[in-house]
Parts: sequence; structure tokens; C-alpha cells
Amino acid sequence: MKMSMRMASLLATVSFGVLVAGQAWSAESLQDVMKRRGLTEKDVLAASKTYTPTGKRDEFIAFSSGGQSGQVIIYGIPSMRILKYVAVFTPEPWQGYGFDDESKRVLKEGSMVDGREITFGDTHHPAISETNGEYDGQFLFINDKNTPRIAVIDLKDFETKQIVRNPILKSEHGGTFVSPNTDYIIEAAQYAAPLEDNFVPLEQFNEKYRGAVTYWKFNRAKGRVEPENSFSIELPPYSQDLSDFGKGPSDGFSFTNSFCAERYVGGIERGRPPFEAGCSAKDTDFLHVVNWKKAEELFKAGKTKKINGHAVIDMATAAKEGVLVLIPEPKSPHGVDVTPDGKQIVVAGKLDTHASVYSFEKIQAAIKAGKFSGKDEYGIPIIAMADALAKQVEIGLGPLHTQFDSKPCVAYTSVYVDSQVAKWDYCEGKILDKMSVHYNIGHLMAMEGDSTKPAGKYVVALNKLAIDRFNPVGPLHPQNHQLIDASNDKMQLLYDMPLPLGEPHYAVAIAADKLKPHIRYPHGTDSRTEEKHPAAVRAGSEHTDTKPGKVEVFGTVIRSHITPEIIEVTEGDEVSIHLTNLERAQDETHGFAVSKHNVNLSLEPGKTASATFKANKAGVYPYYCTEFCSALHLEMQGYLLVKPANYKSTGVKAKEGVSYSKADYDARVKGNIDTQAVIDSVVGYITSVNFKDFPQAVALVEDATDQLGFAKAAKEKSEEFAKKQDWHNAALWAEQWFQYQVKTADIGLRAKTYLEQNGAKKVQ
Ligand code: CUK
Ligand code: CUA
Repeated sequence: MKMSMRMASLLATVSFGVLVAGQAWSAESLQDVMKRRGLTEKDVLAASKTYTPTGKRDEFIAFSSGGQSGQVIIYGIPSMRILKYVAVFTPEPWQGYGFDDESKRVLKEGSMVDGREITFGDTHHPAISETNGEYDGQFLFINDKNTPRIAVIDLKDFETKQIVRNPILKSEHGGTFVSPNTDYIIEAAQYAAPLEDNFVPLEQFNEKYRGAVTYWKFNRAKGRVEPENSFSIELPPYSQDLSDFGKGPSDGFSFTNSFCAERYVGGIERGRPPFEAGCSAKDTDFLHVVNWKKAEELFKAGKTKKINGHAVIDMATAAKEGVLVLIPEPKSPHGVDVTPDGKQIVVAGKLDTHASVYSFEKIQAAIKAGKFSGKDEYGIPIIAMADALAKQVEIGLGPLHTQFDSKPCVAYTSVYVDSQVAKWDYCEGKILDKMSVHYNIGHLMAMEGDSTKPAGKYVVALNKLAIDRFNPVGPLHPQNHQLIDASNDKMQLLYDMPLPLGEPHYAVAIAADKLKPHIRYPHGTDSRTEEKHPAAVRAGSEHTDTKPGKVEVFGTVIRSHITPEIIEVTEGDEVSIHLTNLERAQDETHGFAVSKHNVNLSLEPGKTASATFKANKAGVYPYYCTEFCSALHLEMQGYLLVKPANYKSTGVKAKEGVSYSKADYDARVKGNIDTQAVIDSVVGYITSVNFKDFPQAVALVEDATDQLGFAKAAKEKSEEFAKKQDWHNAALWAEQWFQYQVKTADIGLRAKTYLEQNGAKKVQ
């Protein structure tokens, strides 16, 4: 019969699939597989340390910069499975980012620059929010080196909520790092430039070009940066580089190092040696030590000047008030990392073989005693290296970045030129172990390894090149993140993971159980403002407002239809479509795309999102759901009809493709009654076991109950039409009733399988 799809056969298919999966073990032994795949015992041991069986989860979650993609990459450790790319500075269609009105607003906060739209970002350093110096898993921040700005990502839903553009920098690098209670987020300059937005000839580099470090005030309750409560400190044009906040005894201070303190200005085309020569000529650059608590007092006391509307403490004030001192550091340094106890600061220089360990106590003593070796050209006091240094440890060629282990005094430093990870003791000043990684390591990441309580266990080497490591995919290669087991004295290399999304400079990893993201939004949430969306509607209250030149649709989506299914507008109208996902079920996201109009929404359960566009060309434009959400996903469709401005209806009546008789109706109803028997048997099983002890199953049962409710409503409609002997509509509604039954059965079976696999027990 025309409309039928037998429930029994559907059920048979589903349960057959489960059976086959259960029997899929082959007779091959481990030895057979090792032989067939050429694996050594060491390989198998490494595999057993990363392999994560189906259904099992990771112990740590890593947030990696997505480099030139302007995004953030999330993956699990030790499985190294990529879980998500979070859209931050660049449009990303899957998440609807830059395609729905709500996220466009966020993206535009940082993308409109002097009338140009920036659709590229260069993310470098992600930072997880901290409480008392420990990762708390609430927020993630990340910077853009190219168009200086930072973003706030809320880890309740892993969405970007805010982008703030730096009002004075033209280039930055040393962000984002957070103070121990996340009251400030640091963003430091890279390539010096005038802080105002004007032209200044390079000849005035020393006099007019400047660096700066910005302290962005973060309001944790609101989950937003407050630009009006943020300030910067003007710095000399020394090419500031990485930064870190003090903690424990050094809380209240921050550290920013630099390269090219030579202030060399290149100009190959003018016959001068290039930047790289002039910027590395001297033996030392400067570590900037900032007393930011004092700077905050100056800011609050109004001892600032305004540049582009932003409060800046100038260098003279900073020097006079003891906010800023400099310490020489050897040579073209890169990473600056404060030890977990906050007592020491590790600096590693690209062109020096040592890690230099500075003592915060010594720095403080020198500042208190006024013991300075002199001042730089800008009047900033300099502490002699010898008066601040605790020790220097020979690490290898090109040490870059340092992270810390859960064991006291143990640090890991990436060694760029040697392509090694060095494990060393910064208290004793000795190397403990060295391991070669692939070419060439930039940052490395230990678990919670820059917090006050590192978690140990794993280190990941973030290698810049993949070269021959993976199957070739053309001249542009992915990067290679290598997982290292760091739980024993000797490090062991476990796994190579290609990362194909820009250059991930830095990454941070947090214990997975600290993250508690939402499963769904409260009904009708604007996820970007986290408030009730003004255009949210419930089932049955969908409507369309038409005004001259403007059509506004207030609709809903749920398995497997979009309400409305037909949207009629006139050429030239501005069209706004607001859609609310009515689903409560986990992972029942619907998409919404309109042919040729650059619209794609991602509607997670409970979310409301909008698309506004100009219907500038008459025509017929199908729209549909872009997520394969159910068996009838392809039928989750509709038409946007854009009529010409002067269109007159021809009065043509539609002819149905097929018309249904009483016999069709009766057959459909009989089928539905059989289907109900199957559903009842699944329900019988579920209620016969302790399903209430399984939150996952409870959620599925709730969803199934919802669907069964819809089935009941459709059944009543079909019966109304049957009473009027309108067999055509009665049969169609009977079919809709059946569709809801299919959804109920699908979810019920998922619950049944889950309960069987998780050891549900019979209840009396
Ligand atoms: S940077 Cu790329 S390796 Cu931007 Cu932190 Cu050091
Ligand atoms: Cu909703 Cu496909």
C-alpha cells in the first residue's frame, strides 16, 4: 500500500544491527594482528595507553588554538579524538556562526575595522578561567595576533559570547593569560606601532612607536569583559612577546618578555640587513615586570591618559610609580612561565641554550632596595640580571616554552632546534630526561600544566611540521600533536595526531570532569546573549507578521517538520525568520538552510536563532533541515516563494499528487494499531527494569513520551476528518500519527538497547 512502511520490519532491522555488532569479534589473536600490521610490543603498549573503547570517554579535554583558522580546536586526551572546532573570529557554517543574526552580532564586535570586514583571525593562546590559580572550567579566552582582539567562550555551551577589539594595539601576541582569579586577562603587544591610529614614519620608531600591555577586566558573574574597566600600560617599542601572571607570592605581578629590544628597523629593499639580523644582534632583551595591582590603583585614581577612548598609563608614570621594571634576559627569548608555587619565572630564549630561572624574591628585594643597574632610554629602571637570576640550566638548542608537572620542581620545556622535550628539575637545576619528538616543537602542553595545581600524566608536543608523518595530502601539511606518557620517570611517545586547521600555537588541557556543559537550552534561548529570545514561540503559536517591505516569521522546528512549511514574500522584502527548536532530547539539533540565500542556522534543542536577508530576486527557493535528525529528515523541508512585485494570482487550484480513500485510511489505522502493540512491548520492557536509575534512559523515555503525545494529537485529527468522511485528510493525518509512532519506537529502542547494555535489572 502506498503509505505503508511496516513497523515490524523496521524493528527487525534495528535489532538485527545490534546483534551483528555484538558478534563482530573475529577469531584473530593479538599476536596475529601484531604480525599482520607489523606492530611491536612497544607499539601495542602505546596503543593500549591511548585506545579508548567505544562508549568510553577521555580523562582530559584539550583546547588548542586553531591558528590561521581563527577558531579553537577541542580534543580528548589520551584518545586524541577531535571533538569540536569552536568558531571564534571567523565564520563557521556548521555552528551557524556568522550565518545567524545572533552570532553575526558577536562576530561584528571584532570584525569591522575602518569599514573593512575582517574574516580572518590568527589565534595563539587559549586560557581557561581560574579560581585561586586552578582551572575552574567556566570560560575560555583566546587572542588574535593579527587584528588585536580577544574572545570570551562560555564553557556552558562552548560558544563565543563576546569579542573585544584592542583599541590601541596594531599587533599583539602575549595573550590570553588570566590572573589567578580571572579578574584580568592580559593582552600584550608584539610589533610596535603608534598607539594612536595615525601615520608615523618609521624614522621615528624610537620616539613614536610603542608597545603596550592591556589588562582586560573580566566580570565573571556576567561572563563578559568590561572594556570601560580595562586599562593598558604603555611600553617601549621592544616587540613584547609572551606573558604570564604571577600567582601565590607573585600574585599582583605579571611578566612579559620581548625580543628585538635592539629596536632595529629593517628594510632589505633599502640595502639594510633584514629584521632577523638586526633584531638578534644584542645578547639580551628585556623581561618586563609589571606590578598590575599598583597599576590598577593608578587606573582607578584616574592617573591615565585616554588614547582612542581607552585608559593608558604612560611609561613615565609607570616608571615613577614603580609599576614597571625591566630585567635583561638572554637572547631573543620566547616563553615566560611562572612556576606553580609562584616563586620563580622560567624564561627560555630561542638563541640561547639555557632556561633562565628568575627568583621573584630576588626581584622583590632589588625593587625594595632600589637596587637598579640603570635605566633604559625611556627612563624605566633596570634590575641587573645577576640580581634577579636564581639559576640557568642548559636545556638544548632553542628552548621555547615551559610547563609543569604534578611532581614538585618538575618542568617540561620544548626545544625547537633539537626537536626535543626536556624534562628537568628547576629546583636542583638538572636535566631528568630528554625525548626526541618530530620536527619542530613549538609549545608543549602538560595537563593543567600552567596552573597552581598541575595534573601530570601526559604531555603533548605541538610540532610545527608533519613532513613525512602522515599520508601525503598535497604540499600543505597538517601539524602534528604528539602525545607523550609522562607518568613515569622516562617519557614515552604514544601517538601522532594530525591537526588540519591552521597552526595551533598553544593549547591548554583540563580534567574532563571539571567541565559541565548544558545538554539543552531552556526553551527559546538566544545562546549568544544567554537570555530568552524575544522571537521565541511555542508549538501552536507560530505566526507570520507582514508589513510593507518586511516579513517576519516566528516558527518552530521539531522532528521532522519546520513550521511554517511555506513562506510567501514579495520581491524586495526584508525577510526575518526566527526559529525555535522545540526538542528537549539530547543531540536533536536541526539545521535550517535556504537555497541561494547564504542562510544556515544551527538550532540545538531549546535554541532560538534568526536569519535576516533581502529577498531581492523573485523565484522559488526550497529550504530544509541540514542535520540528519530522523528517518524523515529529508522530508523536513519547505518553500520560500518570492513573488514578483506586481504578481497577480491566477486562481489555479492545486491538484494533489495522490488522493486517498476510506480503504487507505482503514489500512493505515490497522497498521498503526499493530505498531502501537510493538511500542507497548518496548514500553513494557523499559518499565519492567530499573530505568529510573539511568538518567540517560530517563531522558530518552521523556522524549519518547513527548513523541507519543504528538502521535495522540495526530490520531485525534485523523479521527475528526474520518467523522466528516474526509478520507483523504483522515488518511494523511493517520500517516502523521504513524510518523510519530516511528519516532517513539526509534527512541524507545535506543532506551531499551542502552538499558540492556548497561545492566538494567528487573524490578518487581
Ligand atoms: S607562540 Cu607559536 S610557538 Cu604564538 Cu606562543 Cu611560541
Ligand atoms: Cu531536522 Cu533534519
